[in-house]
Amino acid sequence: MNSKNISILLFFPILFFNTRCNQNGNGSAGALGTSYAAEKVYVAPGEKDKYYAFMSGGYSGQVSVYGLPSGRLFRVIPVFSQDPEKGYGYNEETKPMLMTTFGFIPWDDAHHPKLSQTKGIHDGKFLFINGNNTPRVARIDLTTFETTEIIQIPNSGGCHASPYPTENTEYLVAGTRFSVPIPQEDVPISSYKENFKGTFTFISGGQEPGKMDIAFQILVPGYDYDLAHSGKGISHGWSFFTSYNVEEDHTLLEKTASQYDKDYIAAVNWKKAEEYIAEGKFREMPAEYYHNFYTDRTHSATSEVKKSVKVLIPEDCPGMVYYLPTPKSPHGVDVSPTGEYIVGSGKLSADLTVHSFEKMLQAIEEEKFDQVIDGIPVLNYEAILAGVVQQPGLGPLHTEFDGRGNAYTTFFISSEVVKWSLSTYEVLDRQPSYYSVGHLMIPGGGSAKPWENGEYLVALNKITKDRYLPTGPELAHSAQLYDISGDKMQLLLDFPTIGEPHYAQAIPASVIENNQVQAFPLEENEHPYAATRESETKVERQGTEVHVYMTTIRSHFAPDNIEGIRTGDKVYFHVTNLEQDWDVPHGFAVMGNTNAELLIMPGQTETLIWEPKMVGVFPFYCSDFCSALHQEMQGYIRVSPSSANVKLTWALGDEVFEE
Ligand code: K7E
Ligand code: CUA
Repeated sequence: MNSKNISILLFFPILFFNTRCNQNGNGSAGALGTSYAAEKVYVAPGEKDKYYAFMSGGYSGQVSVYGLPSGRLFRVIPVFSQDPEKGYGYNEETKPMLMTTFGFIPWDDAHHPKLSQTKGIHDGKFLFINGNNTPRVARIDLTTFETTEIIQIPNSGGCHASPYPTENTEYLVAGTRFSVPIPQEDVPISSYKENFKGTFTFISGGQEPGKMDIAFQILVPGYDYDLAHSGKGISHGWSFFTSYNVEEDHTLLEKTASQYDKDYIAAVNWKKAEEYIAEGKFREMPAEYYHNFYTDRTHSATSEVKKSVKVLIPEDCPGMVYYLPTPKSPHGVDVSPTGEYIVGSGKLSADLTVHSFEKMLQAIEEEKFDQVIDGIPVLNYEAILAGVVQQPGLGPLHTEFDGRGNAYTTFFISSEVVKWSLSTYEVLDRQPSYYSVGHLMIPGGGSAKPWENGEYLVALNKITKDRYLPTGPELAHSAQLYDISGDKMQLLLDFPTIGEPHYAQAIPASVIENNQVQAFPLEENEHPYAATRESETKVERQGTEVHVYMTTIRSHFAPDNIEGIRTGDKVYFHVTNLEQDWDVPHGFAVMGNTNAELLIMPGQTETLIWEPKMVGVFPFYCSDFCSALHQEMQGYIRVSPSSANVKLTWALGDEVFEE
């Protein structure tokens, strides 16, 4: 086993090139008729897609929303990134969303979108996604498709194994990717083994907007924790985390972290952890972190800085964490729809390992422990093994399920999706992916209920060499849609994606399309600078700060002429969109503004700061083509020297107002 693994490791690059060469020129829909594929993905003009698909934007820090089966892009939702199209992260209302203890961070590396769950089934209320770089977890509200909450994870060196909610979204989880000194301190890197630790974080409040909080953290040995999955059905109450670098090395990990035959999947009994918290068996540890929350009441976000977390230590809390030995450097850990099978994808293993939850419980009961590491019993491998899929492919990463007893695993190196049986562990089918697939996604395929018993599968690929028109040094990222309703998978469609599409979720459109917010009622607008009718518009000077209470409606701003601004002023344009109809946003931009436009939804108020540096008269205008008179939707603002005493006035038509 060991020598085989090492040879796989050594031939990594060669295999990689071979598979890619073999596949070149074999890029059509394979044996399948093109007209069959076209029919399966064709959504006629005026028709709607059957599914929403939410794809991670990877290092764009965003989420993108597609329709399936068409592969059409509907929307890009900024999460950890600023977005000039929507003003997110540029307007004053959303800037607090990107605050962290490291300051304002307008970027992250977003990996795993996960839908909220009720009884293990995707309920279509919220989408969560993790920021891998500066550890954070975000909530997107699926009635507005806006990011409404971000919580920072302290005591973490990177948030990759996240957010993977529990069955009823009691918790979102976050395993630290890189172990670090906890609490942080100035120590030699060579003291890794003594000083570096990992944490598993359990975030509560997933079903309650504004209430996300760190319920508790568990301090664990200093491995790298890669991915997670929470139990469901019979394994409800448990969460699982893969680890690599059990060797606890800190340099040249491509070699050093692959020495041992097995790493671990950590199994966390979070119900037990709750008991220990209730009994007070935790340590309160100082740890600063931000909790940022955006509400549609004020159309504004606020940041709250939290100061401490409850930390549980496995040595003090028997029965809370176990290690399941798993070959070799497992990446994904995926739990079958019933909750019984825990699939560990050992990246460098020749076989795919499937653990049994029931056998795990039995091994715990019978104390079949090979050793105990920092209070964490390591269960006996044979005692917990459900089965092994032998030589299914090279470089397994992720698995999803169709609800018909089959599992589908991606293989990065051999660049394929492999279907296998959860009862016989036999390979049933394999299809090439073009190329180097990471995650795959079956709508509902990670939940207790794959929709329609597994109709489609989307492969999220890393490389698209020769699949699309080239676009300079970097080529399009790619998803591929397969029909999995029959015995054999059939490739239907290629479509490009944004950023690096790590993972995705899909849900029948019917679950969310009727819950959409169409406009925010003006009478409920509690923004402190809102003007909810034109008669409330005004301009106020407070020293060098000027607040413009402005409204917008087809097809004018009120006011649209402003005088008495001076260089050195800081002008706040608080713009309220008075429209109450669906899909009538207005934009706002003023010449020389050093941020982005505002894009204000019906009934919403947004604020843009403008600091005029030059004397003159400057136009402002609506940037969203909103009516036949959109081009007329403009105004002027006069800027005088800082020493001038031009009176502050504002006007609309013949009416001129002054302070
Ligand atoms: Cu495999 Cu970040 Cu889920 Cu990418 S991870 S592929
Ligand atoms: Cu309002 Cu264009």
